[in-house]
Amino acid sequence: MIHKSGFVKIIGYPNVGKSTLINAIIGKNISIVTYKANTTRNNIIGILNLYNSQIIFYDTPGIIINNNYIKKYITEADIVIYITEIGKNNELFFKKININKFKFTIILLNKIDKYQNYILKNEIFNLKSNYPDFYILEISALLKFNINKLINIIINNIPYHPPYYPKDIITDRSERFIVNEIIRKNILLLYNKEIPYYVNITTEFFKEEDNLINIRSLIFVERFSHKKIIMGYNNISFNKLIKKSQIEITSFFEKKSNLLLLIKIKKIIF
Ligand SMILES: Nc1nc2c(ncn2[C@@H]2O[C@H](COP(=O)(O)OP(=O)(O)OP(=O)(O)O)[C@@H](O)[C@H]2O)c(=O)[nH]1
Ligand SMILES: [Mg+2]
Repeated sequence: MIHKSGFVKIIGYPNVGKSTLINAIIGKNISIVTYKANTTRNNIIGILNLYNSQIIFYDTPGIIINNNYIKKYITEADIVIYITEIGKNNELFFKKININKFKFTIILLNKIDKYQNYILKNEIFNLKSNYPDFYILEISALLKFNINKLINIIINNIPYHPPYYPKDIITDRSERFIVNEIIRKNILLLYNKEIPYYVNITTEFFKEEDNLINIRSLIFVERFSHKKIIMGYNNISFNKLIKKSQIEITSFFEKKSNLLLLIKIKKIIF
């Protein structure tokens, strides 16, 4: 069998849809998505396994702290995807990391479902004239528009190579990590202001039985006041958090789940 495998690294400003794209490609929510910027904290791998190819996608936090890090990061890729949307300063991004030096770069104009045709045509024209050496494709990660086309372009441009990962694996992340991330996403969505940035989540127990997954996770906060906010009046917010997270965990693992969630105070500042 002739098999192709390759590494694709996705980069772009915060909130442009990097994680939504990876989830659309893999067909599962392996990387959390919210409407808030800087949702993704870690590099997450999503693996697309097809009959005679395997594509390994890397999702990155949108914030670029260190240009050298990004440069090294994309040098190791077979393909770089730069994802953008209308209104972003692409020139500035490209100047910072000198993307032109890298092998095969695809520029994706995302969120096209939000704009009228004439605006899009204009934007695509501009991208094509500014970046004539790159492959430019308009997509909607949310509506999965042009995703198959994107996959075909990638397959055409990765080398012949045996699979790097077993072909039944879709992410390098553990089940516990997925649970932590689902809880973190719901905290981001359910609580305002700074609360989400003060919590740390650990799943200390994850046991899969025939028909049920038993999970115990801890939310660490620094102050009692944070704990109180997470609990909410009459525990209403906390119960919502548990319920929402449990539904999503069940849906991800395709098995009923029982989530015991506890809040612990790690360090109290007087
Ligand atoms: N209308 C529309 N919204 C989209 C599309 N793709 C992503 N979004 C929305 O854009 C927001 C950010 O999406 P993410 O996938 O979290 O973006 P990201 O680039 O991973 O963000 P960070 O992890 O914070 O860097 C979410 O509210 C998504 O639902 C799209 O194609 N159309
Ligand atoms: Mg993200």
